[in-house]
Amino acid sequence: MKKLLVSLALLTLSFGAPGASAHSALVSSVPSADATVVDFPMEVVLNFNEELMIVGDENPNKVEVFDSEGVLVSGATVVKGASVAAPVGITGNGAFSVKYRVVSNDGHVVEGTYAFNVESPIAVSSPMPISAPIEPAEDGSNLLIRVVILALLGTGVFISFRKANSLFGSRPR
Ligand SMILES: [Cu+2]
Repeated sequence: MKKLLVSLALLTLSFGAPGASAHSALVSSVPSADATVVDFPMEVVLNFNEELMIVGDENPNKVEVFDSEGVLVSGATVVKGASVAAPVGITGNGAFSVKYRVVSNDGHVVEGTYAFNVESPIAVSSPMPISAPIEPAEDGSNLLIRVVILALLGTGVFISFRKANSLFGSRPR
């Protein structure tokens, strides 16, 4: 009986909640909805009207950006108070869609989608999604060379450090 009363009370509470505790709503974004931008955005930021929920290390909030062919061009979502952001890798012009699913502090899920356009004068001919560098691209050999050079530099520094050490180390104390 007590349980029933408690659940009745909770039911009344959730239905009788005033409008002020309504769940999060998207207030603004960068780029904004339906905007046409001339610079490639480095990230997409969505601002809500209240802080979003984070449970411990769990981030239930997600923002994803897709190009016109449905290829994901965004990275991991970061939450900062009432804002969520995701880095994007866009190097081509076109229409992009933003899909978000966030959790209000009251536990309500808020989902939505909007679009923006990129019309940059310095766009490369074919759009390159952010996933491109992960694949074994032609960049790979460049990276290897860079790693080798860094390793050689590191070794050189180590050798000269040892030389210096042996020089100074043989000094009489
Ligand atoms: Cu709510």
